Amino acid sequence: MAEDGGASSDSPKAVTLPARSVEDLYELLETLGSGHFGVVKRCRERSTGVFYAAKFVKTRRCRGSRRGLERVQVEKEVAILRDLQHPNIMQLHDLFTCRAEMVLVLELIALPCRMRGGELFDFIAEKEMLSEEEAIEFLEQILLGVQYLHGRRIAHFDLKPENIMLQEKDVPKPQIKIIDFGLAQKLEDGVTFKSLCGTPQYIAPEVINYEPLSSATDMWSIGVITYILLSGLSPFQGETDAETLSNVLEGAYEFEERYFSETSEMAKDFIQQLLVKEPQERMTASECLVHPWIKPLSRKQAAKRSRSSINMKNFRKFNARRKWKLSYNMVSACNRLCRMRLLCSPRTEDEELRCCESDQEEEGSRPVMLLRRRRSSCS
Ligand code: BD4
Repeated sequence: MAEDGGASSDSPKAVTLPARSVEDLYELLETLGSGHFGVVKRCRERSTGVFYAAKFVKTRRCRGSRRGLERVQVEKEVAILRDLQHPNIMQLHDLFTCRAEMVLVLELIALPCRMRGGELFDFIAEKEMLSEEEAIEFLEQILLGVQYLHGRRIAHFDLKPENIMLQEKDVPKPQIKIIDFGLAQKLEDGVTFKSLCGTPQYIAPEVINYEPLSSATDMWSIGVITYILLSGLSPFQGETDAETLSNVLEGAYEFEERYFSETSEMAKDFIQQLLVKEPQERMTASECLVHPWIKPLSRKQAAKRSRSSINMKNFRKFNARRKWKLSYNMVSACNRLCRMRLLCSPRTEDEELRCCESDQEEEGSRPVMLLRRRRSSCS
């Protein structure tokens, strides 16, 4: 790969060395995941032996495609990440950029061998049982990360279980890491930001209505994540994406007794103060952190949290379905990528044939997300 950029600007390497390829400096290892954001691979820095996660994002401009726009968004993501330093936020270590691709070298989630995936929800799904008190330990860390972001006038705009990872390394308790700042925005006074991007289950009504977004948009997503965490039920999930979006707009959710029988009233109150249609009326991250469910005011309140538990049976079901959908979406994304590649570059007969085959595979099995990120309307 001919690089026209090297290591991150805070590193002396960037100034003194000629442009280097990511593979000159890092040994690329297995793929950790892939999706709309590109591909993430584990890698090892040759000079130090330290492991990282390398995120590859294709940024080539090509006729008939809007993929060139991604470059602006990735540059925005890099600018945001460079500014962030918090234990609950994934750190950017290095950056490589060339005309067709950007490679972000990020802090790597270290996993104990018994754990797969690295996502918080996978970790929880493997537990026999989890009290609200234990769930709150994770939620509190998510809130601390989000409070830090919002304090710096940055909104993530893509908070969902896939972007909440868990690190179990050199610390007494597993540590939450918020990842993927691909949709994040710096919020500026006097500038309204609107977007149609996100995942239907987690997006706030103002996104669907194409109204101005703010840090409160992230707080809605935290409300949805908490609801799922406690019950294994997605509050607005419909049969189709259109139905889900319509449920979000109606604010139609309830605490069905058969799923919430073990849930404390304080937990329900917490969710109710987040799943509020009017963004200004939602709790902020700082307010959440002092809500009595998170910071109990009395022993009685604290005792209630440890007696209440999350609905493990249903949560495991939710997580299995979620993982299945993610794999399914990945296959569809690969098929789409294959088609886009063929639009961009001359193809051989063999490639043409393969693409037709994958088109047929995808027939009748569209990805579940209606609004995918990085559309032209994302900026
Ligand atoms: O920034 C990252 N650091 C990671 O370790 C990481 C990152 C990203 C953006 C995606 C990642 C990972 C990662 C780590 C493991 C062990 C497994 C999968 C990983 N993925 C892809 C899936 C994220 N939900």
